Amino acid sequence: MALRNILVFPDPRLREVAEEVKVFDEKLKILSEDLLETMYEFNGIGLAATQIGVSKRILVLDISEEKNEPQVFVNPKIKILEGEETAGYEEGCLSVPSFYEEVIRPVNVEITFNDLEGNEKKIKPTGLLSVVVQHETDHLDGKLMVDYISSTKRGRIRSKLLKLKKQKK
Ligand code: GNR
Ligand code: NI
Repeated sequence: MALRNILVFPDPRLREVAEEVKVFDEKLKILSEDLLETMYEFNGIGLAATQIGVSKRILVLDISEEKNEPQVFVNPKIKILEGEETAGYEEGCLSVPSFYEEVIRPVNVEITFNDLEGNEKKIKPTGLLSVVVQHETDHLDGKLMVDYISSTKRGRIRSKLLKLKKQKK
């Protein structure tokens, strides 16, 4: 397993739309392990391949208290179940470090995805699981949490993170 670097907003690679996974091989398993290792290292509860610069439709998450329930979703597709409520949730993102913003998303969704063997799965998550899968699937579509807030606020976050990046060099 290997730790990977996490891209930070406004890195243009975070805007790429990731490609569907068609081959379920050992390489994909290694990628999922790298994602999990990187997610745990940086104390995240989810991570999308886009965030480590790999443009493939795979995400990992672990919302358990003990951090011992890793889950892998390949080619996730979200269907919003109609007539259901939306709720605001304070979200953080490893690609937008140290900023937290409330994002409103549908609570009740149906997720179809493949497991690492390529089997088709379907779940109806609610609560935090629903929020995190939607946040990660957004990454695979080149979308970020900051796209849900005002452009003024987004611009401010952008310049702060660019300034931090310059200081590190
Ligand atoms: O670690 C994370 N916490 C989090 C909190 C609320 C909603 C979404 C998340 S995902 C985030 C890790 C991350 O950036 N994944 O893309
Ligand atoms: Ni994120």
